Amino acid sequence: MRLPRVEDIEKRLPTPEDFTSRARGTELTARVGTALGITFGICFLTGMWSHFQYDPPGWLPIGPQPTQLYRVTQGLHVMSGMAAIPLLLVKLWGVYPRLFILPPKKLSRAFVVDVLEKASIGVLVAAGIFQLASGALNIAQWYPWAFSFRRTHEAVAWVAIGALLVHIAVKLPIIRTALGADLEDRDDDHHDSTDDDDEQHGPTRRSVLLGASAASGLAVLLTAGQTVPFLRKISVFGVRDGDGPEDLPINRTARAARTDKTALDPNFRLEVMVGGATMAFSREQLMALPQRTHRLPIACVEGWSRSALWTGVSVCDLIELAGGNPDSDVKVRSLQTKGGFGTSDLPANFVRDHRTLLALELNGEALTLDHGYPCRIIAPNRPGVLQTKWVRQLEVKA
Ligand SMILES: Nc1nc2c(c(=O)[nH]1)N[C@H]1C(S)=C(S)[C@@H](COP(=O)(O)O)O[C@H]1N2
Ligand SMILES: [Mo]
Repeated sequence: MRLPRVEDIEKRLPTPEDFTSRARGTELTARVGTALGITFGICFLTGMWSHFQYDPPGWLPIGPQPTQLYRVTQGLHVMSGMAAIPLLLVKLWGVYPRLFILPPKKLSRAFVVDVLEKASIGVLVAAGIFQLASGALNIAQWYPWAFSFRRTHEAVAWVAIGALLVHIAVKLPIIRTALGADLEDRDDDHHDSTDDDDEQHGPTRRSVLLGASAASGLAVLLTAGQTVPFLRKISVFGVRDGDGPEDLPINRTARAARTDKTALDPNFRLEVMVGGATMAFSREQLMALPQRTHRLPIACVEGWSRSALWTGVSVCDLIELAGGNPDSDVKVRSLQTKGGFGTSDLPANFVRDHRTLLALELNGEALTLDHGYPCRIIAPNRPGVLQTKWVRQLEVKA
């Protein structure tokens, strides 16, 4: 068998002229690209903020105020990510014929520039697709990979934003001209002829732009319902908007966390460790302590959030009762022994806030098993994953 020669392959490749849609052109891609750049920018900033909320850096002590902050930033993160998906698809459709502009034949400066430009766009496209796909799969709680989602999503975010800034810088002159021009301006030489539409096919730029905006807007609307109450009914993308008990979604059930037996053990005791001493409380004893009620949201990293009325003992009251200083960091341990999120750290500035509860009731009823019975942590402005359920121990740090 004879191997095909390079010239044969080149002859079979399409050329940019083979793509005849009249909608393509910088006037379209610059506009879709601007919208895409804005959504990526929001995603990047809110995403970095989420990492800060997980592990507050020393120079930025994030506290319990404003109560709804994480709910807003993470809601925006997921909504802008969903909005970006149709925009990215349209943008790629708009520009992919340019892939078939072959580099100059000879090794020259132009050749190197061409290859470098294609490589940098390759990095941007790969990083962008990876971020949107991994984010969407994470919302669906489907992890078909072995790496840490959080660490990888964060690292690739830097690659994506870096490549995006380079791309914008390189294309700035083209972008400015294109945004200044009328959307339906033709790039080609057929300005004067009236029948040029016959040679070019497909929808107009205006309708492609309209379609992209509509798809993007719809993605936002369908996602927003998982955090904006009055949109709840139409939130088909809200994976966990399912009505859990007490009108609150459930992220991981007790059975999935394998706490369904231990949590119902009548001998359950909550331990509060201060220095070397440990104080133990049954659920009845906790119920007999002064109770506080606060309206606080659960704001999941996956973008859904819901406010509810929580009743229980303030963590600071409990620590004082056990002889500890309520100005301390607290380690929270749950009955969950397998999988992530079984423990969390409650920094002193959260402990000091009396709204930080060891909750026993939700919306006026005893906590259900899946919402963390016998007791769970609820604190203002705290990512959902840190609102530890099935708490068995609070260790007050020195
Ligand atoms: N022990 C434990 N606590 C946990 C989790 C968990 O998997 N294990 N999931 C967390 C996550 S990711 C969220 S969003 C909230 C959701 O609380 P809910 O299921 O009561 O709505 O619980 C948090 N508490
Ligand atoms: Mo979550």
